[in-house]
Amino acid sequence: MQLEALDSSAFSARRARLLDALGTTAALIAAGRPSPRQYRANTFPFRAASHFLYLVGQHLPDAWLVLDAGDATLFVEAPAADDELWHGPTPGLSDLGRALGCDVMPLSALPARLAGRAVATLPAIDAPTRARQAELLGRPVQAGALDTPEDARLADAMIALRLRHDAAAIASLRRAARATARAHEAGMRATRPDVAEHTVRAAMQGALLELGMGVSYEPIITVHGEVLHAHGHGHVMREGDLLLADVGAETPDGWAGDVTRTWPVGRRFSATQRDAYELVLAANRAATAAVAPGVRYRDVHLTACRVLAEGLVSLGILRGDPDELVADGVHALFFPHGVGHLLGLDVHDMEDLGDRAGYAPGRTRSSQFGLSYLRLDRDLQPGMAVTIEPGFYVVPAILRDPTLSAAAGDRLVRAALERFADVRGIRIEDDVLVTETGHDVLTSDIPSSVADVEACRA
Ligand SMILES: [Mn+2]
Repeated sequence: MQLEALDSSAFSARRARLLDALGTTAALIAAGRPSPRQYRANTFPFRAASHFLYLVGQHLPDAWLVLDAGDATLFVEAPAADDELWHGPTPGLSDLGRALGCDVMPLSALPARLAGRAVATLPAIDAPTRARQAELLGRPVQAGALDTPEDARLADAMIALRLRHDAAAIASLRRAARATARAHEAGMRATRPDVAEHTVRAAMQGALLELGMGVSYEPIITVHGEVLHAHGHGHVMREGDLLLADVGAETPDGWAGDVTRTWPVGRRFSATQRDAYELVLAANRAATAAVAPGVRYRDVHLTACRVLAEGLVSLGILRGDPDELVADGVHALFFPHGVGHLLGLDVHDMEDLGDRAGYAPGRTRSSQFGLSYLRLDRDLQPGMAVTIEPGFYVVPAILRDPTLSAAAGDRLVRAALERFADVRGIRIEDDVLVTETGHDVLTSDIPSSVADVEACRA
C-alpha cells in the first residue's frame, strides 16, 4: 500500500483537540474493513471510515485508533511476509508511526489494551466492523445507535470538531470543488443527442480519474431528473431533453464535492425549460446570498422555497399568496426535498450520526411533506460547508397523491403543467463555505447562468 502524502501536523492537532474534549473518556475509532466482492482476493479500493480519516488521514484497512489519557495509539495489522511480493514495499509499524506522528502497535495488542474498560465508540456502518467493535468492547454496538453515555460524549465531540472545518479541511474541500468543476465541464461538452447517459458519465468520471480521484457518491446523470435518485445511466438522450447531472469528486484524502447542473441535450434551452431553469437559479442565488454566520439553515431553505413559490405563481402553476403557499407546503409539490446539507468527508457529512449532527439540540424534523426531508437545521458558523441545491421537479407520484392534492386544492393549476412537459427535473447545486463575514461559493466557476451553460453547449 501507498500512504497519502499528508502533513501529519493537521491530524495531530485534530487528535489533540478530540482528546481534550474527551477528558477522562477513552475512545476507540474504527477504520473499517475492506469488503471484497465474492471472494477475498477480489478487493476494491478501501476507503476508511470518515471519523478515522479525519483523525489519521490514511486509508488503513482494519486499523483502530485508541484515544486514552491524553495519548493516541494506532493499532494495525503488522505486514505479512509476502505483502511485498503482491503489493510492493509496505510500510512497517515504525514507518507508519513516523508518517502519522503517533504511536503504532500491532493489532494483536489491541484486545488487552481495551479489556475490562468502559471505552466509547461510534457504530460502524458495516456489520462486520460493528461486530468486531462489540467483541473488542464486550458490549452491544448497534447500527445507528449510541449505546452508552460515553458513546454520546464521543459523538458530540466529533460533531463539534467536524462541523467547523479547519484550514487543512478547507484546502481539501477546495480541491474537491476544483475537480468537480472539471467533471461538469467535461460532461457539458460530451453531451449530444441520440447517445446514452453512459457517454456523459464516462466523460465526467474520466475527468476525475485523470486527476487521480473518484466520486464521493454514486453519480446521478439522467434525462429523468424528476426521479430524485436515478442511478441508472441507460436512457438515450434526445434533442429537446434536459440532462440533470449530480456528480461530485472525492479527493484522495476523502473530502467530497457535491454539485448538480442541468443542461440541454441540444444546444439551447426551450422557452419553458428556460423559464423553469431561471426560477431554480433565482432560488439558488437567493438561498446562497442568505448564507452567513448566525443564520438558521432552515431559513436558508425557506428563502429558496419563497422564491420558488413566487415564481410558480408567476408561471401560473400555483395560485395564491407565496408566503401562505410556503407555510402550507404547497410549493413542495415541485420542490419536495431540503435545500441542502452539511458537506465534508461525507457528502452528507456525519449523517452516520443521524440528526444529532444535522439538527441543533432541541430542534427536530418537521412532519410536513417537503420540510421533513430537510437534513440540516443548525445556526451557521464560520468554517461550516453546506450545499445549496433547490430544484423544480414534475413528479407524477406526487401529483397523483390524493392527500397532497387535497392539501393543495385549487391552488395547484394542473392545466398549466402541460406547457412544462419538456422539463421533468431541474436542480442547481453548489458547495458553499460559511466564512467569518458571509460565504464563499467553492463551485462558482461551474457554469450556471443560461448564457454560460448554452455557451458551454455550443
Ligand atoms: Mn447534495
